[in-house]
Amino acid sequence: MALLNLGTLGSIPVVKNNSDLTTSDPTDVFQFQISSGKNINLSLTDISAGDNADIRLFRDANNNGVLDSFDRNVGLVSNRGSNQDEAINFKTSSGTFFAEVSRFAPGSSGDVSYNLALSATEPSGTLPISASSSNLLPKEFVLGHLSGNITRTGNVNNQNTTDVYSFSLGFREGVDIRLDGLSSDADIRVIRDSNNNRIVDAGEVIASSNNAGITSELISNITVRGDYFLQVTEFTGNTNYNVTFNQFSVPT
Ligand SMILES: [Ca+2]
Ligand SMILES: [Ca+2]
Ligand SMILES: [Ca+2]
Ligand SMILES: [Ca+2]
Repeated sequence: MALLNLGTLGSIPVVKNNSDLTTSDPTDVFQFQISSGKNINLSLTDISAGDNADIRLFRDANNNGVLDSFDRNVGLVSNRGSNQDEAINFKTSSGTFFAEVSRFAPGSSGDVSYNLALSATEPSGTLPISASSSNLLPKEFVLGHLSGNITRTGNVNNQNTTDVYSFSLGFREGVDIRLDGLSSDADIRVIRDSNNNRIVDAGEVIASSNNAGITSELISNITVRGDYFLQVTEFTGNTNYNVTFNQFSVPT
């Protein structure tokens, strides 16, 4: 097992690109601390084609600096199939944590490569909202090219503070995005990852909607061809949501 201590994790993402798992070394563990309550964000992307890796997050619950069976009694996991991206977004109190990336043996041909990004943003419910939003862009829900209207349902809460959708628009195509069906406050923003590094960099948030309470959110009239991400983010508490992409043609 490879163990790497990252020290104190802050809002600037720590990126471990082109990391490897093998049959003889199938697990990498990244240890870090957060010094106050934060949202911990983990994004596992670019898993090699034909392979499968998963990610887990554990707290050092017995404070002995080691990831042991006691710590493993409670944790979060993201274990999608094939080489789909994995994501964990956890609102939590200060402490020492372990992010464990593991090769899913039945789904992997041998060596697995991956990119991992980790950040600790301000806890959901603090202002400004931009400081608590995840700055990582795993493709959790891949919508692809929007050729018609799409509605998806989801849920955000303290153990899943953010959902990330990826979509694209073609020439003379536009979209309005609505979030409704809320039982507590959630918000949305649209990101264009211009440098394609799967991190939200300065200038890449092109629109956001941050209404208070359970008021629905609307981002309208995105009409530039390209690839986009939508983040749905918890502000306070657990809520189901409906997100609707209303696609339209842009007149000449
Ligand atoms: Ca421990
Ligand atoms: Ca997986
Ligand atoms: Ca970027
Ligand atoms: Ca809101």
